[in-house]
Amino acid sequence: MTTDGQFFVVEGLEGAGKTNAQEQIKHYLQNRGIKSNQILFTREPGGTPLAEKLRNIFKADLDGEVLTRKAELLVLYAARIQLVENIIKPALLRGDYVIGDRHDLSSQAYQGAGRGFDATFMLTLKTLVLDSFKPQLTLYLDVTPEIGLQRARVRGELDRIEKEDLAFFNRVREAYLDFAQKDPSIIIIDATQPIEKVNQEIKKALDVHFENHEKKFDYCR
Ligand code: Z5A
Repeated sequence: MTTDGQFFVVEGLEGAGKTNAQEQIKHYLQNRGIKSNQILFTREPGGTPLAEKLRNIFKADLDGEVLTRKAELLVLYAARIQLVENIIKPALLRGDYVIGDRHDLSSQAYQGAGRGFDATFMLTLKTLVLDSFKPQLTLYLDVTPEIGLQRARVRGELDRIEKEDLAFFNRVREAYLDFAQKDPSIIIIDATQPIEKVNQEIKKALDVHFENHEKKFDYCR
């Protein structure tokens, strides 16, 4: 077993099952002998006192004031860098494991594709804010917007993003799939399947990840 910390991220449309996936990853890590106090959950936007305030600004209707798409994007990156610098990086340096509910890929998909920001602009902003920081593994839970929203909307009142139309969420999903095709650290999980099957795929993805990670680790020794 390696002892270096790692950052795992769960991504997907609303209602994709990210909460369950975070628990599955935690369970998997515990089975590898990693102690509970070495496993940390994060969510984005949020996860520090300031980032949680920014989350509320991001999610709420602002008494008639329009949150412009650029302001929305900057609020998300302000929250993200607070979380990365104050919580995630220190945890990884301690050798702990961080399991994130969303990270930068959400901005690439929701703001990039959903809000229509240019890909080069998005990449420039990401690099300026995060440098080369990125998760070791991202599990993208793929559901159609129809299924995801149906699962999630039983909860009641809709937030600002949830009020977007189906075309917005279809663009977001297409972008997720496109990013996953190009980046081997993003694994697509078919999250329309029964939860037991989803859990099996999550375990398989983690098995492959740790196998590859250990090979790399052995090679470097
Ligand atoms: N956002 C953004 O635009 N840009 C960014 O950079 C970031 C975020 C970071 C965050 O809202 C919003 O911010 C999000 C994107 C945007 N908005 N949208 N839409 P959030 O954190 O409040 O909401 P969410 O991330 O969308 O989470 P969610 O609705 O809680 O989704 P989830 O965690 O994936 O869902 P869940 O609670 O795990 O599952 C929902 C239900 O489905 C639950 O009852 C489960 O038991 C059920 N479920 C799960 N899996 C299955 C399967 N396989 N079969 C049947 N039922 C299932």
